Amino acid sequence: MLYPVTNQKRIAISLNGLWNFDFVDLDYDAKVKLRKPRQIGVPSSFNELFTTKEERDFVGKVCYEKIVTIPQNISNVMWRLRIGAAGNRSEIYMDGVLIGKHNGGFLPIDLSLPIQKDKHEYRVSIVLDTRLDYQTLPVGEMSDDGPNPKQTIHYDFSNLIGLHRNVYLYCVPDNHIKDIKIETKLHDSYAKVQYAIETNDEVKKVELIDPHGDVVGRSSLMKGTIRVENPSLWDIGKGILYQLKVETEHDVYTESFGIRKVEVKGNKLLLNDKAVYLKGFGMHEDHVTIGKGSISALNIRDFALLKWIHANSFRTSHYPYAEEMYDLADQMGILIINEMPAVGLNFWSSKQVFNEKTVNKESREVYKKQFDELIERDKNHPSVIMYSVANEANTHEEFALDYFSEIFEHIRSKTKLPLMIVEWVGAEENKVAHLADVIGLNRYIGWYVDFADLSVVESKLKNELTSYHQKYNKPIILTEFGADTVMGLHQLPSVAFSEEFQIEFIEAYKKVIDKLDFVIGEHVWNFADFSTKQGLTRINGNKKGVFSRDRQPKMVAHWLRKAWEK
Ligand code: GCB
Repeated sequence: MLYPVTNQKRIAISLNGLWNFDFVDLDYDAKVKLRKPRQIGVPSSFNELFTTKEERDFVGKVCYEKIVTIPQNISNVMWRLRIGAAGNRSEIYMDGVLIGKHNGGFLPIDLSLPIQKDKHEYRVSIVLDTRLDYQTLPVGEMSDDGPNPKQTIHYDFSNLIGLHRNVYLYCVPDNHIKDIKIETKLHDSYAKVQYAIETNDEVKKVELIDPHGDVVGRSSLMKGTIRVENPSLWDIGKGILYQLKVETEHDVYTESFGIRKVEVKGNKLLLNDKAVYLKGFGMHEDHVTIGKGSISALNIRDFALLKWIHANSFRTSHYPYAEEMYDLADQMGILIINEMPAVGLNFWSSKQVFNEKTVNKESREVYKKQFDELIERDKNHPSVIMYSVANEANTHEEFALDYFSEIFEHIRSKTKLPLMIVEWVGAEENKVAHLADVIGLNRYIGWYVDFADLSVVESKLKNELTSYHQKYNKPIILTEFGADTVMGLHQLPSVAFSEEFQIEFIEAYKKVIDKLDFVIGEHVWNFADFSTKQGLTRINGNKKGVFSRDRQPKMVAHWLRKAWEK
């Protein structure tokens, strides 16, 4: 899947901006246009824009509608619609005719448009279904025992819905390049760049361009290997990118990539044969007013803060992020653990998650399809160094192994990158962790257990990490640890929720992990405060951010900046 671009053979027209919008019935089919629409901004989540609780908390379907004009006098092209993400399930109509359906809110939809001769204006309707169930990712539960559908989610971020990412109308030549897959292999003084072009056109020229813009390799085959002598490697803080420029008879496309090697060996994560230690965060796509909307200026701010604090990595907790985040990470040399939207696989009760009636075979097929879409989208990003298969699933359940064995097998058939699973259950009862290359642990000692008591962190945390390591003998990343902190709340001696306590909390954890050499990374929870469903422990959202929701530092940010500078 190639990102829409404008070049000498292709045109990409942004459809971001104002759209018509309304809340619609569950059987809405877009045959007639919205009667009294209001306007909405794309990209954004609708939940954060309006003023009533009914609008914010709406469960059901919403419709985005826009009149789209196809430019005239461009011949022998195919027009397509590219929606960066549309959750949770979506239906796409053109003049009321269904042209596509999608399950999943965090990966792109790319459709060819049935354009008629001499007709230039079309009404595009994108109907989004906010509901989550056992056959979606994230997993949620629906109950219909009242007049209105009721949604239960068992995970900790708001179910924000909208056209969150860029929407493009774009065209490609009828005979065009469909995809380019690039893999690099590192040898002593050279690298092999293997590429495969998917096209219904004839390949004329393939050029490998180095970071200075010089052509350092050539071919004219659909599939091949180009050797690069003394390559400049993509690395932490070094977003060194090469390009593969492909020309076919009718089309041209340039894809960026980096030359780097990722491997897990013993208890180490190796990047270009050197051990790396991950410093950074679990993040969220979450901003004031635009919700899960992805906007360049705000993404740039996040990367500026990552750099300022000396982070070298982040996990896309708990779903794949907008493509631009990966482009920026490629350019800045930031490592990404790319997480599947497999969250909510835990009802925090005795009710079984992995079961014929709940998360079942059909759910597993949904997972596999979404992984295929993820890898198709992200395969050429050097910043992606690992995939995270799930967050805090009930891996102690009887049928969890069955579910995850097939998932791991499927993922391994599509990528050679290391795989991680993020765990909350203890080492002993875990039935799945042996399938992963790296184990992620989320721990909240001194918060959800032993609240406000940091004296127990040292022994308990050491114990938990060591027991996982002894049982599985795999490297471990502390993927979550943190304390809710109200910005501006200071107290001496510290109390929970104060900025002083947040520093003491992180410091106590760091003291333990700094001494354990099988711990290969620390990701503080969370990069920034974020929106969640309402709850007794949530004062307007999750406040474990090192930065506030509007991206200003709490005291701990300055502390971490010093600690991570080393
Ligand atoms: C977790 C979850 C994360 C939550 C966090 C918390 O274990 O993985 O999604 O936000 O705890 O703050 O409770």
